[in-house]
Amino acid sequence: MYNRRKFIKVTAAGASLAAFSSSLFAKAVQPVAAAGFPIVISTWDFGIAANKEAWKTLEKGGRALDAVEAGVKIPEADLKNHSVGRAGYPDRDGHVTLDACIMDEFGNCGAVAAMEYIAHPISVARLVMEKTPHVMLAGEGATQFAVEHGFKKEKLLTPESEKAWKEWLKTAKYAPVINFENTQGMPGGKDNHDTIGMLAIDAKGNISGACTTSGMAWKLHGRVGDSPIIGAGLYVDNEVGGATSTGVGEEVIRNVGSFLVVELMRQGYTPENACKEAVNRIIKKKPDSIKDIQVGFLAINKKGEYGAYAIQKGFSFAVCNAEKQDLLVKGKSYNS
Ligand code: SD4
Repeated sequence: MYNRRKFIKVTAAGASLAAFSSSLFAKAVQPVAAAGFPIVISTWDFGIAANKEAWKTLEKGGRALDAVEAGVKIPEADLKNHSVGRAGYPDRDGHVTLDACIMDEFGNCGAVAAMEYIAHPISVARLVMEKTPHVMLAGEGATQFAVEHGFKKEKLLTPESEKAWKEWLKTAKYAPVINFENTQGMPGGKDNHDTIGMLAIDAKGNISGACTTSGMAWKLHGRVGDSPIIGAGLYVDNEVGGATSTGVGEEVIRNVGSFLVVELMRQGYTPENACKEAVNRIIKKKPDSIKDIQVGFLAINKKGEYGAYAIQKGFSFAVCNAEKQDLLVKGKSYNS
C-alpha cells in the first residue's frame, strides 16, 4: 500500500541513499515525493468516494486513465445520485440520457452524448476512444455500440427519479429550466451538484481525466451539455495539466472552458487563477450569470498543484493523495 508511512520511508530512503551518493536509486524515488503525485481530484463532495476508488489504482502504480474510469463509476452507480449515471433525473419527456468523456496522457479521447439505457457511460466513452476511429458517439448509435460491446441495455429511470419528474411536470409548464440541480438543497449540499469531473496524475507523472453526468434535469430531449465535449467539460494536456467543469454546460461550451483553463496554465497561471480567469470570461460576456448560474472549474498542473473557482458559493472538490485520503476543499467563488 502506498500509504503515508511508506511515502515517508521512500522519501527518507531516497534522501539517505543520495547522501551516500547512490544517485541512480535516489533519482528513481525522489521525483514522486517532490512532485506531489500520485494524486486524484474531483468535483463536489461525491468526489470523496470516487477518489477513494481511483486511489486503489494509483497507489499500486497503475495508470491514471484506469484510475479515473474506475473512480467516476462510483457516482455513476450510486442510486442516490440524481445528477450522474443510472439514477440521474430524466429529460422533460422522461428519458434518462447520459453524457461522458475521457482523455488520456497521449491526447486520445472518447465521448458519448445523450446515450440512453447504459449505466456506465464513462466506460463506453473509453471504448469509443480505444476501439473506434471516432471521438464521440451520440444517442441511439452510442447505445447500439455499447450493446455490441457487451454492455447491458436496461431501463435507467428509477422510481425515485420518476416520482420527481412527475412532480416537476405538474407545475413546470413543460419548460426546461437551467441550473435546476444547483437549486436543490443547501449550496454544496448532497442534492446541490451535478457533474463529476475527475483528474488524476499517476506515479509516472502522466495525467488523465474523466467527466460524466446525466446533464440538466428536465432538459429538452436531445440536449447535450459540456460534459462529453472535449475542451469544454474536460481537457488534458500531459505537458501542462488538466481541467474539468461543472454547472451550466451551455456557458462552459460557449467559452470552451476546460481548454481555456489548460491554456492559461500553459501561460503560467496557477490552477486556481486559471479557473478564476475562465469564470471571469463567462461573467464578462454574460454579466447576468452572476445572479444564479453556477459554473465551476477544477484544475491540476503537471506538478500536482491544484485549484478551483466557481461563480456561486457552495462549490467543493475532493482531493486524495498519499497524505490526504478524503479531503474536501471549499472552492473559492465570485459570489462568496
Ligand atoms: C451539463 N455540466 O450537462 C452538466 C451538468 C448540469 O446543470 O446538469 N448542469 O451542463
